[in-house]
Amino acid sequence: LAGTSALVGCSGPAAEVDVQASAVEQQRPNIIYIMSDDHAVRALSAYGSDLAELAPTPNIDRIAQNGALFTNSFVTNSLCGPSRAAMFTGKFGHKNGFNFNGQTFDGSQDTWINHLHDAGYNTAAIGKWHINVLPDGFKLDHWELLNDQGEYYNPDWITPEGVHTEHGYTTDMITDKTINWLDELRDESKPFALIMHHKAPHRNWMPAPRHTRTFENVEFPVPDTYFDNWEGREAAKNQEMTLYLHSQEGHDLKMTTGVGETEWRQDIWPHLRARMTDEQHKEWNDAYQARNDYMNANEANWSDEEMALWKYQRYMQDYLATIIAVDESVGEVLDYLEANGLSDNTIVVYTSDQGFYTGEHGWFDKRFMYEESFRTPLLIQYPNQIKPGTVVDSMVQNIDYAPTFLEYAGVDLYDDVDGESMIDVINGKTEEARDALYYHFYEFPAIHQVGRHYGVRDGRYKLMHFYFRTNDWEFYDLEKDPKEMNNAIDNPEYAGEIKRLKTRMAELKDQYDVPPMDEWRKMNLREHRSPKAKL
Ligand code: SGN
Ligand code: CA
Repeated sequence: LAGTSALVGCSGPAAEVDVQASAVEQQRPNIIYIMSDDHAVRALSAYGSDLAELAPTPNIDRIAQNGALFTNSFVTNSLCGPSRAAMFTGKFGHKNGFNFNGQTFDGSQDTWINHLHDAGYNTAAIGKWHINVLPDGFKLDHWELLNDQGEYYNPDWITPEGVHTEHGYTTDMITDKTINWLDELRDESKPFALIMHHKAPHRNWMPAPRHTRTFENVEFPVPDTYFDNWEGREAAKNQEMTLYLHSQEGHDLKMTTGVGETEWRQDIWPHLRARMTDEQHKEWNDAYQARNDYMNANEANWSDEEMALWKYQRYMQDYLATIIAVDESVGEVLDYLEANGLSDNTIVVYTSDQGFYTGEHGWFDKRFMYEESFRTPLLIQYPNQIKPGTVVDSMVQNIDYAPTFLEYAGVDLYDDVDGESMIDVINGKTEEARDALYYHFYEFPAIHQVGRHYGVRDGRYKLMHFYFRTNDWEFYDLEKDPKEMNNAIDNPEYAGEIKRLKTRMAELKDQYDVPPMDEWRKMNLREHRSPKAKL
């Protein structure tokens, strides 16, 4: 120590302590938390699905090569706002106070980012926010946030200075703002924690101009459950998220009104296109014209099934094309870290706020506790501590991020956290972080009409209870029925397992202090919705 203080040309005990502190400071990892919105596990090639070769994500995959791929990563509530709240706090919605979109998250409660700030981290958030218009209560040294859901083209940005519109494609803008903060704005004397939240690939799936045609001639495999009739699953029957029934032909599928036309059908959110400049419109129309003309010329001769399949291809072409820009974005961030010697000591996380349906059961959107939306991608690299090519099969949940980040940073965990640090399962010290997961979805009645439900999933079985104007139980053997097509709740063969899971569910509710069900049964969402903040 004496030598070090001599080196920097100062003396005395106080200065020596400072030098020591800054040496420790250097070792504390930086954190870049990248989260996209609605990225299905199936659409991320590191997971090796049937889309991996047709629509690869080579840059996001680099994180798995450099670090860890989580094969069993789940959310607590498959919806944007609640997922973000769980991720920030490490707690379930019944504790962090955020159970459905449209509520206001109290940012002054304990969050990993605020605790890192208190511990001396330089903090920033860039991109989609969606838990309140402003980051009230958050200790962020820098923030540039999209308004509400955010727009794909020429979005509004909210900063401490107010609201302004910027010209360009949102995913690219988030990348540029991120690199700019890393390169120019951050305080280099401190470790940093950066939240980078993409809007893409959220509905209405508008690709960047350079990607509108990338998949125009690609035919994507159709899930064999696309024409599911939802037999034995009442909530699945009552949803409004079936691609060929409930998507908007204009807004979602960019279908035009006739041969030679450029106007969208059913453009119920015209403000999105109204934001585009004439030049962007022209590029856009040119990219879709031939395909739309073909559809318009042939539509009258197509059966309902043929039209449903055409819609599936249009949906997938656009959805996957929005992911290319996200993948490029991740690549730019990783390149920047490597070029600037920051890679080894920076934790880079890639995840999504939940999974998504890419045509399974006929659906888009999420919400259900079925696998496609309950799961979410998770990849983490941290070259100083995580072995490249690590695969974590243990079940983890988005409440685990907070304790993990704080432990990596050497910062004490605050009280009442539901999640568990993932470090032991990452290092292979423990095989299972937990034996069972608790889930709860509240947003009903609401867009897409997915009923309120909660449930438990262990390594093989899943039990779900749909309540509120209904009382339906579902049970699945994920080993025998991974696509969850056969509700086995009345199958006597499973009586023992069902009983066991009901007990496990009661134990989990106890462990997590879930309030009595009566509270949720009566809850009127309108009364719990927050008024829109004025900007
Ligand atoms: C919007 C979407 C819905 C979506 C919700 C919630 N419609 O309302 O399809 O389920 O967001 O998504 S849109 O056409 O206006 O985009 S979440 O990811 O933010 O929870
Ligand atoms: Ca989402």
